[in-house]
This record gives sequence, C-alpha cells and structure tokens, in this order.
Amino acid sequence: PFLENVVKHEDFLTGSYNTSFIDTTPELFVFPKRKDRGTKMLTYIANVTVNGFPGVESKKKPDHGNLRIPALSTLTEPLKGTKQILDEQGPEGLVKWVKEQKEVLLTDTTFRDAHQSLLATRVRTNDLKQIAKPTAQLLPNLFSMEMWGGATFDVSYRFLKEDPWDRLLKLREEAPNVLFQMLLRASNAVGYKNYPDNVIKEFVEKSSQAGIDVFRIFDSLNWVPGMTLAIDSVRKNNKIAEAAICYTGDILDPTRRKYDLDYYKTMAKELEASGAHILGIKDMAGLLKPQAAYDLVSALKETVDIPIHLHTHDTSGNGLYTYAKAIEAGVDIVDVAASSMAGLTSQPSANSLYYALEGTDRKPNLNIAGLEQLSNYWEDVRKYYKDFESGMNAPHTEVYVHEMPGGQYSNLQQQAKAVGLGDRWDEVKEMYSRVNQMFGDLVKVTPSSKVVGDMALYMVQNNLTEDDIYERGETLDFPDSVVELFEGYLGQPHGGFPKELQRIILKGKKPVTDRPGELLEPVDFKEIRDTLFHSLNRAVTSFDVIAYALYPKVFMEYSKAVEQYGDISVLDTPTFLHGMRLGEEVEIEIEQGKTLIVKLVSIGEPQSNGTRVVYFELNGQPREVVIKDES
Ligand code: 3PY
Ligand code: ZN
Repeated sequence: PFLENVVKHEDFLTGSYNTSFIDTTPELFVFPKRKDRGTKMLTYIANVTVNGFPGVESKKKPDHGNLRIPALSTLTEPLKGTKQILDEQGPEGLVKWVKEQKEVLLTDTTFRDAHQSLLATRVRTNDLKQIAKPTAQLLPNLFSMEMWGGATFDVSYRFLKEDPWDRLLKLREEAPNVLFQMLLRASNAVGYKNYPDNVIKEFVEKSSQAGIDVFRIFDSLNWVPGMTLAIDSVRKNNKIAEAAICYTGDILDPTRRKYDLDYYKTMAKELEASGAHILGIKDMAGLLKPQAAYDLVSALKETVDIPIHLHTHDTSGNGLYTYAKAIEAGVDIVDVAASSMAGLTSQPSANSLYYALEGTDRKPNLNIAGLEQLSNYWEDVRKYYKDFESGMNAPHTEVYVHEMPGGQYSNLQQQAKAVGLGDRWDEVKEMYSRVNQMFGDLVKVTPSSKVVGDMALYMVQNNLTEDDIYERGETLDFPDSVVELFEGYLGQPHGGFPKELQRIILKGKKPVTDRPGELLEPVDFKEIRDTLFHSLNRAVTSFDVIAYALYPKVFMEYSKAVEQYGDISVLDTPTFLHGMRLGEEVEIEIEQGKTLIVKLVSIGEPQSNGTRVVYFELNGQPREVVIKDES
C-alpha cells in the first residue's frame, strides 16, 4: 500500500516531487482499510444467500451431488494435436494438413456456442476449467475447441463477475494440444457496435497472445469491407483467419432471390481473396436445409481452394441431416457439441454424428467412449444452470419462418418479458419477420439481429403496424440501435437500405457509407491506462485496457464487484448462484494450496436500517458480516 500511495500521489504523477517527498508527505502513510479476502468472500456468500442471484428464481440451494469428472490418464508424452501443427508449421501448414484429412474434422463448441445458445452464456470458468484437460486428453483429434468470443466476453464481466482473459489463459494451460477458436464479430469485435480500427487491431493482438489460434470472423451484414481489417490483423499475428459467410434466406426457394447461390459464391471468392485461410459457413439460425447444404458446399468447393468449415444450429431438428449432406458434398470441418449440451438451439450432437457416419469413409477419428464420459460431465453441470434454460424442449421448425439466430431466441424472449410482452411472444416473433422484410431482408446475426429484435419489440409494445411507420414515422422516436443501423454504423447491407424507410428513420441525418472504423476517433489506450491506474486498486494489464475500450461501464462495474467481493470465480457454481444452506460447510480454494473452510452458522433478523448480520465460521473461527437485505 505504501508504494501504491507513492505512485498514485499527484505530485509523483506530475513529476513535482523532490528527495524530501516521502518525509514531507505524511498522507503516504495513510492506508485504506482493506477487507481481507476471507471477509470479502463471506460478504458475497451472505449477499447471494439472502438476496439471491439475478435470473435465479429459487433461493433454495439444490442438492446436486458430485460431478462425474472423467479420470485423467498419467501421460508420459506431452499431448499433441492441431495446436502443435499450427505452432510448428504455421497457418499454411495447418491448412495443408486439413486438406489432407479424409475424415470429417470436428470443432467442439461446448465451451462457447452450446452454452451461449442453451444457457444464456452463463457457464462459468470453474466448470469449464475442470473439464478442459479431460477434453484435451480424450479428444486430442479435434480440429478445435470453440471456447471464447461471441457473448462470452460480455457475459463474463457483466453477470459472472469473472475475467474472460483469465478464462482463456487458464483453459490454455489445461488444453495445450487443441486449437482454440473464438467468434469475432469483425468490426464489432465482441460487442454490439463498430469500434475504431485501432481497437480491433489491439483486441486481435491481445487475444492471440492470450491463446486464441482460430478466429472465426463474420460481419453482421455480410459486408466484406467490414471484415478485412480483422482478417489482416489475424494474419499479422500468424493465426488462422476463418472468414465466415452468414447464411440467410433459402437458396432452395425460387421466390427468394436476394441471397442465392451466386451471392454466396461471390462472397466466398471475395473472402478468399481477402486472405481467409478457411471459409466458414455460419448458419447462425439453422436455416440451411439439407439439400441446400449439399448445393452450397458443392458450389463453394468449386469456387474456392481453402477448406470449408460449417456451423449450424439444430433448432429445426434437421441439423444432422444438414451435416450429412454437407459431408457428402465434401465439407472439411463441422461444429458439434457434446450430446448433453447439443440439439435444439445449440449445435448438433458430436456423439450422434459419430454414429451417423458409421460405415462411411468420412467417419470422424473420435474416442466415442471418452466423448460419452465428457457428455456425462456436462449433463451434471447443465443442471446447475437450469434457471437459464430457454424452456424450448422440442424442435422448432418455425425458425424457418422467423429466422431468429439460436442465441437470440431466449434473449429476445427475456427482453419481451421484461417490457411486459411475455404473453404476446407469438406477436413479437411474427413482427420480427415483418421487420426483417421492412428492413429489406437483412442478414440477421449479432448485432443486426438485435436491431431487428429491438424494432419488433418497439412496434408490438406501441401497437404500431407497418403502415403506421410509413404514415407517422416522422413523429416516432425509434430505438437508438435502429437509427444507428440506418445511419450506416454497422456497415452496409447487400442491396442497400430501403430508401423511404431510411429517410423516415434518420429524420434528415445523413447516413455514412464509408467504413465506420475508419471514421471513428482512435481510442487513446494510454489515457485508458491512466484512468484505470487511478481507479483500480491493483496493477492494470493490457487486457484490462482493451476490455475497458470495448465495454467501459461493464468493465468498471465488474471491477467494483471484484473490489467488494474479491475473486468469486473460485466459488463452486451452486454456491455462486444460491449461496449456502444453514449449517452447510464449503471449501473454497482461493489460490493453489490456500483453502478457506466456510460454515454458515445463522442469519440474523432484518434490522430497522435494512441490514442483516450473517454469522459464519471461517476456518473454525467465528466471523460475521453485515449485508443489505434487498427484499
Ligand atoms: C454471436 O455473435 O455471439 C453469435 O453467436 C452469433 O451467431
Ligand atoms: Zn452459432
């Protein structure tokens, strides 16, 4: 604390100090009263026990029993896999290797999209970390593990109060042999808006350094100029740029010509020419029907030389059939999840695909018994998060009509409930597809999908019809996200914006057609570092700086929570979400070799000032903390 006081003192910072600075500055010896780690942890537990966790309905802690964690083998040889091929032979060597494989290669999405799509992205590092090494050992032939990006970045800070960089670094240690893959929203990075170019470059560099190998890059309007900076940045870091086409519409429908086979072929060629190592087909809603998959993959195989990696969601129930046809057409890699985390809005099941390809020469090289063990683990962990399940429990073929991405369905449903439209959900879905047509039939994926959702909610909530928008639009206050889309701040859609609607929404503002990242003022990282240095009670890392650049408010709230509670990522998930039962004892390893033994003894009555005293034993010694009762 003394050194901290010195380096944070204004005279020290401005350079206006001399050799007697220490003697003449008594406030250097005033140390803030710091709560110890134990008290902070108890404060969190007391709080969640009394006040609950946002989104978790019952405060009663369920009894889950032990997780089925597969036993680790004691290997004498270090694990080797695709990661070593990349590290030893570079991106080109890896691409060559992919092309030489006869069997279909697999990306395991269990650590990212599967839980983003089934459990609102809530799975915590603690639950990922303890299965990372078994996954790496039991599935060493995976092409990659998708374990970062998309919504995981935001949700980690915002809801889980844990550091996504810490997750990446920890998992990297546990799984040194398999490529780590992330989803990067091109110029939107892992956020919901375009960022200045220097933020994208810095983010890619830091993610590469922290352990990401494969970047799946997509633009929410399929606007290639919005993707090239991200592709270049990934290449500069010697990592794999998987540039993805977002699949929308239906190439089999002769009445919908906007996104036809030629559209996808043209985009694929542009991405290959822009330096993509791999072409991704990102079927984010699961709209790619089996025959369409066959036609699309066949056509793209003829169009480009780079490997093709297909991603889908199983919402309609047709996911495996789609994969079977794509595999027949020669797709190189497909995305799957461990079966207990697969299906519905998530990816198709890896276990099922293995058996479906029995008797073919493209059957994946997979330890199915090992995969079943991993799946058992996930079956147990999934129960921890039951409050975040979407409630969908059977295939929804209506996805072919509303075209909502797998990850958006439950989110928009929550948003609808929050504004009192829970019982008008069918109307919201109907409006979603109407808005899509009004907007000129857009690609809908984060963040463009969010804009369509915002507009649909706005119209249902205000009982507005399409005609009302054209007749009274000048007097309406449209959601900010809608205005920004039509201003061109998410880039340009294929075929441009509908002109009349754009005029109504912008009310005289001039739209931009250049790349927003170029127009936006570069972020001053040094200034951010200084700001954080003054406000955080700890050392500032470049990961903190870029996180703040992306999400200033969310990052500061996260930092406040860490200041208050310490590192709560070390708690087991039932305790993190529900707190403790009276008389229960839990062990918390706050760092290697340092364990707190916590027993909840009793909870005091509410005081007139709205607080309660909560009584614990910490390592056998009585401790009490005072918390606010929010009820
Ligand atoms: C994301 O951007 O998070 C997605 O998963 C889009 O499909
Ligand atoms: Zn997805």
